[in-house]
Parts: sequence; structure tokens; C-alpha cells
Amino acid sequence: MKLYTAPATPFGRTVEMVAHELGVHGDLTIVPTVVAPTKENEEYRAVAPLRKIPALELDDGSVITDSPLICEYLAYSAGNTSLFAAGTANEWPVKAAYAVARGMADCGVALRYETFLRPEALRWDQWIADQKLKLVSGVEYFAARVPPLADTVTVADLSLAAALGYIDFRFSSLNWREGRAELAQWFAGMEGRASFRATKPN
Ligand SMILES: N[C@@H](CCC(=O)N[C@@H](CS)C(=O)NCC(=O)O)C(=O)O
Repeated sequence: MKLYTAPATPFGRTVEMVAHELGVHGDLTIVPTVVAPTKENEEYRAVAPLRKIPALELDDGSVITDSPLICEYLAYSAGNTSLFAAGTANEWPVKAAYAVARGMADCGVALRYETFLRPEALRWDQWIADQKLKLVSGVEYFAARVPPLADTVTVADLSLAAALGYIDFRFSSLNWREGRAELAQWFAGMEGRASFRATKPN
């Protein structure tokens, strides 16, 4: 299988962490892929019509886009859906937390595009402030319900770790740890996981 991704994407990172946790990362051929809004990449558009990373190309040539679907595919095809707590009472809480965590990544990436890619004269300060507010609101959400420090993790934990790692990587001035010692301690535990260390952006 080919995984089209890049080192800095929190969505691709979540997929790679999931693959590591499932023990199937070795089955992936990583295809480094450069994408950005307003930048055409015809070659990759032929693979993924919306030109977003990550995308997973299966050995039969079919392609799965959108990181949650890719994570689900990897879990189901590995025959291990415990990351999704599938079939347990925790399944929907995990999926709900995963949605918030990857929504934080959406805000982070949008903020990055607005503050880095968009021509300076076109930047919209209120929009930037609102994305920051949403990011911080996501951090608050998880600070109020810190996941247990456990040996077993869920896809929501991995996605949250990727989102917080992205904030550290791109927006460290947000100081998200301040006043949130418990969440910071949880994140420090996630930082120690092999899947997190193996996928650190550079
Ligand atoms: N919902 C998608 C979001 C993927 C996404 O937005 N990826 C960014 C990179 S982090 C991207 O491809 N941006 C290029 C673009 O929007 O044109 C997922 O979870 O995979």
C-alpha cells in the first residue's frame, strides 16, 4: 500500500501513528507529497481528486482519502478495531472525541495557511483570531476530560496527540500547557510512545 503524506500534516501523522500502533506501518510505502491550497499538483490530483493528503492507495490501485476513513480501513484490515473501541460502549465516545481532535487539526492547518500562505494584504485578522479561539476551545474541551494515562490508546488519543504536536510545531506561542497540567502530563506520556516518536515532524 502507498501512503501519500508529508511530515508536517497532523492528519497523515495520525494515520502513521495508527499504522505503528497496529504493527502494519511496514506494509506502507510512504510517498512524500507536497500540497497546498492554490498550488496545482496534477500528478497527485490524478490520485486524490481534492488534492489533500493523506491518501492511501491499495495494492489493487483503489484509493481511500480522508484520514478517519484511512485509519478505519487500516484497523479493520488488520483485524484489530480496538483503537476505535468498536463494538464496546466506548465506541461512540471515542469517535466523538476523535472528531473534536481532528477538528482541532483542521483549525490548526487553516490557521497555518492563513498566516503563512495567504498574501499578507489579504489576511483577515478576525478570522485568524477565531481559528485560534477554536483551537484553544478544543484544548479546553480535552483539558476538562483528560484521557486516562493507559497502556492502551484509542484513535482519539492519537489524533489529539497529533493535534497538540502540531500546535507545538507551528504555534508554540499559544502556550497550550499553561494552566492545564493534567493534559500536559497526559501529552508527555503520549510523547513517549514509539508511534509518536517515529512520526515527529521535522
Ligand atoms: N479531512 C482531511 C483533511 C486533510 C487536509 O486538509 N490535509 C491538508 C494538509 S495537512 C491538505 O491536504 N491541504 C492541501 C489543500 O487543502 O489543498 C483528512 O482528515 O484527511
